[in-house]
Amino acid sequence: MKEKILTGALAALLTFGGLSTPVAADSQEILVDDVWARATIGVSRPAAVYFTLRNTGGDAVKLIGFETTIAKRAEAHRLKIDANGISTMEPAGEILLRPGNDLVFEPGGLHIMLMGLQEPLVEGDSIQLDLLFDDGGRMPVNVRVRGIAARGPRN
Ligand SMILES: [Cu+2]
Repeated sequence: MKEKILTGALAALLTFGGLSTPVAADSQEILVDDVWARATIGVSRPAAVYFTLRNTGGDAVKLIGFETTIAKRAEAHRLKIDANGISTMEPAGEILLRPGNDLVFEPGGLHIMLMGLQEPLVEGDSIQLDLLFDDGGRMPVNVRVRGIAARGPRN
């Protein structure tokens, strides 16, 4: 499933101003694809959301935050594996999306961690995660919950 969502001033123009040819230099076109999360057993452990973002605009845009109603907090994390094979997670901070580039959130790398789950993630259900951008854009993303053994969006 592909969703095409406009962020920031361009989205505002389309929403409030109607049609005509919107010209907004600071707007970005972001595509999101391969969105998924793994089902959880209960709510005691955090969940993670994965997806691929593509910046089809001509300028860089920054992801600055995440919101969802299913968890108390949603944060971008980066998983790192040190020389001893020990993996640790650290907050990824603001995430730059370069023009023309893809950014992949996947197990073992970047992910959105959902902490303080309000209810378990159930296979087959969908949850909503909002991506917040530095130009004021908000992108609601529909996250499909896959099985507990899923390793990717399709396997
Ligand atoms: Cu994490």
